[in-house]
Amino acid sequence: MALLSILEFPDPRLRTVAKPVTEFDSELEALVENMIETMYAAEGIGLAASQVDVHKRIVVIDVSEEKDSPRVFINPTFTVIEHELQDYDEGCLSVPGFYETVSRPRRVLINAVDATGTAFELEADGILAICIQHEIDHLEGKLFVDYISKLKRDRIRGKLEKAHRKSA
Ligand code: GNR
Ligand code: NI
Repeated sequence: MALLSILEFPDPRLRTVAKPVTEFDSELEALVENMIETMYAAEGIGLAASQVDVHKRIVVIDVSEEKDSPRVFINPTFTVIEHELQDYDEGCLSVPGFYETVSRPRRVLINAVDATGTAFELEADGILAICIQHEIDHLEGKLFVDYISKLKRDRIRGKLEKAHRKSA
Protein backbone atom coordinates (compact mmCIF):
# COMPACT_ATOMS: atom_id res chain seq x y z
CA MET A 1 0.00 0.00 0.00
CA ALA A 2 1.11 3.52 -0.63
CA LEU A 3 -0.05 7.08 -0.17
CA LEU A 4 -0.51 8.99 -3.40
CA SER A 5 0.11 12.72 -3.67
CA ILE A 6 -2.91 14.90 -4.36
CA LEU A 7 -2.83 17.61 -7.05
CA GLU A 8 -3.99 21.05 -5.94
CA PHE A 9 -5.87 23.82 -7.76
CA PRO A 10 -4.92 25.50 -10.08
CA ASP A 11 -2.76 22.59 -11.34
CA PRO A 12 -3.77 22.22 -15.02
CA ARG A 13 -3.60 18.41 -14.76
CA LEU A 14 -6.84 18.58 -12.73
CA ARG A 15 -8.53 19.72 -15.98
CA THR A 16 -7.79 16.43 -17.79
CA VAL A 17 -10.85 14.41 -18.89
CA ALA A 18 -10.41 10.85 -17.56
CA LYS A 19 -10.68 7.78 -19.80
CA PRO A 20 -12.88 4.74 -19.11
CA VAL A 21 -11.32 1.75 -17.37
CA THR A 22 -11.12 -1.26 -19.70
CA GLU A 23 -8.79 -3.64 -17.82
CA PHE A 24 -9.96 -5.13 -14.53
CA ASP A 25 -6.64 -6.50 -13.33
CA SER A 26 -4.41 -6.55 -10.25
CA GLU A 27 -2.92 -3.18 -11.21
CA LEU A 28 -6.41 -1.64 -10.99
CA GLU A 29 -6.98 -3.36 -7.64
CA ALA A 30 -3.71 -1.96 -6.26
CA LEU A 31 -4.57 1.56 -7.47
CA VAL A 32 -8.01 1.37 -5.85
CA GLU A 33 -6.45 0.22 -2.53
CA ASN A 34 -3.96 3.09 -2.65
CA MET A 35 -6.73 5.58 -3.41
CA ILE A 36 -8.75 4.36 -0.42
CA GLU A 37 -5.71 4.61 1.83
CA THR A 38 -4.96 8.12 0.50
CA MET A 39 -8.58 9.24 1.03
CA TYR A 40 -8.50 8.10 4.68
CA ALA A 41 -5.07 9.62 5.33
CA ALA A 42 -6.28 12.96 3.93
CA GLU A 43 -9.54 12.69 5.91
CA GLY A 44 -11.66 13.02 2.79
CA ILE A 45 -15.05 11.44 2.14
CA GLY A 46 -14.18 10.79 -1.50
CA LEU A 47 -11.33 10.77 -3.99
CA ALA A 48 -11.26 10.68 -7.79
CA ALA A 49 -8.26 9.20 -9.64
CA SER A 50 -7.84 12.56 -11.44
CA GLN A 51 -6.76 14.07 -8.11
CA VAL A 52 -3.79 11.69 -7.90
CA ASP A 53 -2.85 12.35 -11.54
CA VAL A 54 -4.27 9.08 -12.87
CA HIS A 55 -6.69 10.03 -15.62
CA LYS A 56 -8.96 7.00 -15.49
CA ARG A 57 -12.63 6.92 -14.43
CA ILE A 58 -12.18 5.64 -10.86
CA VAL A 59 -13.81 7.05 -7.71
CA VAL A 60 -13.68 5.93 -4.07
CA ILE A 61 -16.11 7.24 -1.43
CA ASP A 62 -16.71 6.56 2.25
CA VAL A 63 -19.47 8.65 3.80
CA SER A 64 -19.83 6.36 6.86
CA GLU A 65 -19.36 7.73 10.38
CA GLU A 66 -16.92 4.94 11.29
CA LYS A 67 -14.87 5.27 8.07
CA ASP A 68 -15.13 1.53 7.58
CA SER A 69 -17.32 1.32 4.45
CA PRO A 70 -15.33 2.30 1.37
CA ARG A 71 -17.26 2.15 -1.90
CA VAL A 72 -15.60 1.86 -5.30
CA PHE A 73 -17.19 3.29 -8.45
CA ILE A 74 -15.54 2.56 -11.78
CA ASN A 75 -16.81 4.23 -14.98
CA PRO A 76 -19.57 5.88 -12.92
CA THR A 77 -22.48 7.82 -14.40
CA PHE A 78 -25.63 9.18 -12.80
CA THR A 79 -29.12 10.24 -13.77
CA VAL A 80 -31.08 12.75 -11.73
CA ILE A 81 -34.16 11.24 -10.05
CA GLU A 82 -35.12 14.32 -8.06
CA HIS A 83 -34.39 17.66 -9.70
CA GLU A 84 -34.89 19.65 -6.52
CA LEU A 85 -31.52 21.14 -5.57
CA GLN A 86 -29.80 20.93 -2.21
CA ASP A 87 -27.18 23.45 -1.06
CA TYR A 88 -24.09 22.16 0.67
CA ASP A 89 -20.84 23.77 1.83
CA GLU A 90 -18.41 21.82 -0.32
CA GLY A 91 -14.72 21.34 0.19
CA CYS A 92 -12.15 19.47 -1.88
CA LEU A 93 -8.82 17.83 -1.10
CA SER A 94 -7.53 19.59 -4.24
CA VAL A 95 -8.68 23.00 -2.91
CA PRO A 96 -7.49 22.63 0.69
CA GLY A 97 -8.89 25.01 3.29
CA PHE A 98 -11.71 26.53 1.23
CA TYR A 99 -15.44 25.83 1.45
CA GLU A 100 -18.19 27.30 -0.72
CA THR A 101 -21.89 26.58 -1.15
CA VAL A 102 -22.81 24.51 -4.22
CA SER A 103 -26.34 23.48 -5.31
CA ARG A 104 -26.79 20.03 -6.81
CA PRO A 105 -29.73 17.70 -7.53
CA ARG A 106 -30.87 16.04 -4.31
CA ARG A 107 -31.29 12.46 -5.51
CA VAL A 108 -29.48 10.52 -8.25
CA LEU A 109 -29.29 6.98 -9.62
CA ILE A 110 -25.66 5.92 -9.94
CA ASN A 111 -24.55 3.33 -12.50
CA ALA A 112 -21.01 1.96 -12.19
CA VAL A 113 -18.96 -1.21 -12.14
CA ASP A 114 -16.88 -2.52 -9.22
CA ALA A 115 -13.17 -3.42 -9.25
CA THR A 116 -14.00 -6.84 -10.74
CA GLY A 117 -15.97 -5.30 -13.63
CA THR A 118 -19.42 -6.23 -12.27
CA ALA A 119 -22.10 -3.60 -12.96
CA PHE A 120 -24.30 -2.24 -10.17
CA GLU A 121 -26.66 0.65 -9.54
CA LEU A 122 -27.32 2.62 -6.41
CA GLU A 123 -29.83 5.31 -5.50
CA ALA A 124 -28.14 8.09 -3.60
CA ASP A 125 -29.35 11.07 -1.61
CA GLY A 126 -27.83 13.31 1.05
CA ILE A 127 -24.06 13.54 1.24
CA LEU A 128 -23.53 10.48 -0.98
CA ALA A 129 -25.48 12.15 -3.81
CA ILE A 130 -23.42 15.32 -3.38
CA CYS A 131 -20.13 13.44 -3.20
CA ILE A 132 -20.65 11.25 -6.28
CA GLN A 133 -21.56 14.34 -8.34
CA HIS A 134 -18.45 16.14 -7.02
CA GLU A 135 -16.27 13.11 -7.90
CA ILE A 136 -17.73 12.63 -11.39
CA ASP A 137 -17.03 16.33 -11.99
CA HIS A 138 -13.34 15.60 -11.21
CA LEU A 139 -13.34 12.89 -13.91
CA GLU A 140 -14.55 15.57 -16.35
CA GLY A 141 -11.82 17.99 -15.26
CA LYS A 142 -14.27 20.09 -13.28
CA LEU A 143 -13.87 21.46 -9.72
CA PHE A 144 -16.41 22.84 -7.24
CA VAL A 145 -14.80 26.28 -7.56
CA ASP A 146 -16.11 26.36 -11.16
CA TYR A 147 -19.62 26.86 -9.68
CA ILE A 148 -18.74 30.00 -7.68
CA SER A 149 -18.03 33.54 -8.87
CA LYS A 150 -14.83 34.27 -10.79
CA LEU A 151 -13.96 36.80 -8.10
CA LYS A 152 -14.08 34.15 -5.37
CA ARG A 153 -12.33 31.56 -7.55
CA ASP A 154 -9.50 33.96 -8.41
CA ARG A 155 -9.09 34.84 -4.75
CA ILE A 156 -8.76 31.15 -3.85
CA ARG A 157 -6.34 30.61 -6.76
CA GLY A 158 -4.16 33.48 -5.54
CA LYS A 159 -4.05 32.18 -1.97
CA LEU A 160 -3.21 28.63 -3.04
CA GLU A 161 -0.53 29.82 -5.50
CA LYS A 162 1.07 31.82 -2.71
CA ALA A 163 0.97 28.80 -0.38
CA HIS A 164 2.50 26.61 -3.11
CA ARG A 165 5.32 29.14 -3.68
CA LYS A 166 6.10 29.17 0.05
CA SER A 167 6.23 25.39 0.33
CA ALA A 168 8.25 24.92 -2.89
O1 GNR B 1 -13.64 15.27 1.66
C1 GNR B 1 -14.42 15.87 0.92
N1 GNR B 1 -15.51 16.48 1.46
C2 GNR B 1 -16.54 17.00 0.71
C3 GNR B 1 -17.44 17.83 1.34
C4 GNR B 1 -18.50 18.37 0.64
C5 GNR B 1 -18.68 18.06 -0.69
C6 GNR B 1 -17.78 17.25 -1.34
C7 GNR B 1 -16.72 16.72 -0.64
S1 GNR B 1 -15.61 15.65 -1.46
C8 GNR B 1 -14.16 15.95 -0.52
C9 GNR B 1 -13.04 15.04 -0.98
C10 GNR B 1 -12.68 15.39 -2.40
O2 GNR B 1 -12.09 16.37 -2.73
N2 GNR B 1 -13.12 14.59 -3.33
O3 GNR B 1 -12.90 14.88 -4.62
NI1 NI C 1 -12.72 17.02 -4.73
